[in-house]
Amino acid sequence: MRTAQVSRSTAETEISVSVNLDGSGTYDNQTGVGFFDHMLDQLSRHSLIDMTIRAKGDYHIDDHHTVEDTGIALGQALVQALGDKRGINRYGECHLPMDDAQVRAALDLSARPFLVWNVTLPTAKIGTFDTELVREFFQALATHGGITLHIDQIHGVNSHHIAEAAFKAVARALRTAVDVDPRKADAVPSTKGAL
Ligand SMILES: [Mn+2]
Repeated sequence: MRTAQVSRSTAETEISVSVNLDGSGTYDNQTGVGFFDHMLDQLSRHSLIDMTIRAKGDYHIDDHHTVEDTGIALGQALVQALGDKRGINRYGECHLPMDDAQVRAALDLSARPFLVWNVTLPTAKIGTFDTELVREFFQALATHGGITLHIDQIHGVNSHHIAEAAFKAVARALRTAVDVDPRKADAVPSTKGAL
C-alpha cells in the first residue's frame, strides 16, 4: 500500500495529513474552514486517494496560513506515498464541467514544481472563504508535491462552481497520474530512470 502520514507544526498552524494512494476516495477532512473542507472532500472523492486531514490555524488573522499549510503537508504526503514513483502513469489530465464552469487540469508528477494558474474567480468571497486562497492552496500543493500543475478555466461565472471544478479536475488528473500502469509496473516512467 502506498501510504504516508505527515505532521507539520508551526507558530501559525498545526496540520496532520494521512493519505492512501490505493484507496477508494474515503475522507475525513476537518480544517476549521468549511468551504475548504468541502473542496478537500472533492479532491479525495474524485482522486480515489483516501485522506484524513486535521488542521488548526490562526483563524483570528484569516484562513490563509491554514489553507496554504494544508497544501504544503498534503504535497509532502503525496511525495512520501509515491516513493520512487515506480510504475505510475506520471501524467494526468481532465476537462471537468460543473454547471456553468469548465476547468482543465493537466499535471505531471515530475518533481519539477510549477503552477500555471489561468483562473479568475469573479467574487472575492465564497461564503466566508477568500477565493484567492484557492490559488494559494494549489501553489503550495504543486511546490511541495513536486507537481507541474496547469489549471485553466475554460469558462464559468459562479465562483463556487469554478473553484469546485478546479478541485475536481485536479482530483481526476491525479487519479490517473498516481495509478500504476500495468504494462510498466516495475519501471520509473522517465528515460532518465528517476523522477
Ligand atoms: Mn459545492
